[in-house]
Amino acid sequence: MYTLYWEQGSGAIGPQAMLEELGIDYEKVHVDMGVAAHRSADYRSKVPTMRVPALGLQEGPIVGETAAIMTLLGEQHPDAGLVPREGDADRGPFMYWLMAMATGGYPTFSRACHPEQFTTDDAANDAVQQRAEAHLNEFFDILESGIEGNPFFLKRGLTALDFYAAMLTEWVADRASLLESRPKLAALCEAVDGRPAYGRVKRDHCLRQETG
Ligand SMILES: N[C@@H](CCC(=O)N[C@@H](CS)C(=O)NCC(=O)O)C(=O)O
Repeated sequence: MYTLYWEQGSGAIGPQAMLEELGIDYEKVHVDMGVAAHRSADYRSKVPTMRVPALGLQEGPIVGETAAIMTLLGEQHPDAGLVPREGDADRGPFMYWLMAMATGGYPTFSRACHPEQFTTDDAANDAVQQRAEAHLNEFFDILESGIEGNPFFLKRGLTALDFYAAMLTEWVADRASLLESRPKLAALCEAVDGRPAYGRVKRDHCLRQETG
């Protein structure tokens, strides 16, 4: 049994999509970020970086960082093919794009949603947010240009990259406009949205059910 440290609408969407897709038994522990439970001594003792999500592995350690969790889950269930194995020609592109999403996409949303955490000058909040939104726009263009398969990111078919990319689009207020000008990403999201496993995650996180 795995334990997913979870908050609605958070980066738990990606790891949870993997758990559901792989048919893995897991329990959810709600980390109520509304009352800063992620900064409590108890959570900090488990997850020193104080971020959500985290995953308690079967009889093993607790691991944070969305990309690390998704990679580990894929590696622990290699036959599903959601993470290319070592030696697979797709491994390099997979790692490249996963890290690009984790370092270029995810934290840019943090800047857009919480600009006050990135400046000591309250008057600069709007400017920080606007710059983050411009970076997100550029980031999604880069993602669009990186999609090699159809409808999935890699030609081989569904991988963890697809769940990560779909999760990032969920955080855009106007998802329909985002996807309108990015046909490959739109096809990817439609394919991911159509998977029963991802549908269950969307319902759990109260996300829009339609792709647009
Ligand atoms: N690098 C982390 C970032 C995770 C992250 O920032 N999660 C947010 C929730 S979506 C969080 O825990 N924020 C807490 C904070 O900023 O103090 C990852 O990829 O998992």
